[in-house]
Amino acid sequence: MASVDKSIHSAASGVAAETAAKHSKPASNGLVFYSGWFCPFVARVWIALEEKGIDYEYREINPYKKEAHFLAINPKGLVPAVEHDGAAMYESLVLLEYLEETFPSTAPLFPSKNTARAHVRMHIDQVVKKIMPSFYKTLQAQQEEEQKEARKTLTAAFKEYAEAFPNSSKPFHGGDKPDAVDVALAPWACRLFLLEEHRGGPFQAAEVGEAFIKWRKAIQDWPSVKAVLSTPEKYTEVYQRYLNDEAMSEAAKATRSGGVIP
Ligand SMILES: N[C@@H](CCC(=O)N[C@@H](CS)C(=O)NCC(=O)O)C(=O)O
Repeated sequence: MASVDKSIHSAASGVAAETAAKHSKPASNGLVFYSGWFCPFVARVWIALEEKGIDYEYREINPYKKEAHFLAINPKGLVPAVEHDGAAMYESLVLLEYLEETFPSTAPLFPSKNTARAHVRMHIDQVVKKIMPSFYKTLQAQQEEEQKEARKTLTAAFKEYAEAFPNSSKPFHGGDKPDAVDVALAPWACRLFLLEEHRGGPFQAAEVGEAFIKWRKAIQDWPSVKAVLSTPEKYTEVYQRYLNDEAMSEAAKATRSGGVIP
């Protein structure tokens, strides 16, 4: 098994580098955002910060180094993490809710009605339990048959995800603009080109449904999603280790052993 190439994870590129540079100074609200430019879990939180227009200080971390100063923020050593109001917090989906509750006057990502909020959480649960495991399985599978099987499960989950949006005439779960359901999956939508290039070609409507095709285009074109994107070559570099099933991240190890993605 190849060892982790720590040099790959040095800094964001493209538009993401510009966005990070705009947030290189301490933020007016004291919020520190611990990021890894390549990480889709980070991107969820980064998109939310951008979408809501919340001030933040961007700090790039290489979570594979497990440095003591970062372990003091997140003992699991995973990005994303946030320090705010005298507390350290982590877990991307928890952070989405934290930002929503702490900055109530910013653009909402969760609906105000309790039942609608429960539906948003149920939908996100499907992203976590159905889409993410089959995404990584498709990425890491080495045998063609295994790749095809994983892709079939993934595309069925994509279809189900978009066809369950409350308003089928709108591109997003949130309607005309993304909400937390859209943000929870957006970073993986931006990495689908890797599967298309290496795991069976473009995703067609016959496979994923028209609603998913429409959603994918709309979410990739959304400004706060584009704002956190590095250049495709850099993702290809990072994900090559997943494609070779040599990645040593917690997510990759869990996928390999049939465990739960952390
Ligand atoms: N459940 C966590 C997952 C975070 C995660 O796995 N982050 C990866 C980068 S994409 C990481 O820090 N990996 C370091 C490692 O696996 O040691 C979340 O939603 O925030």
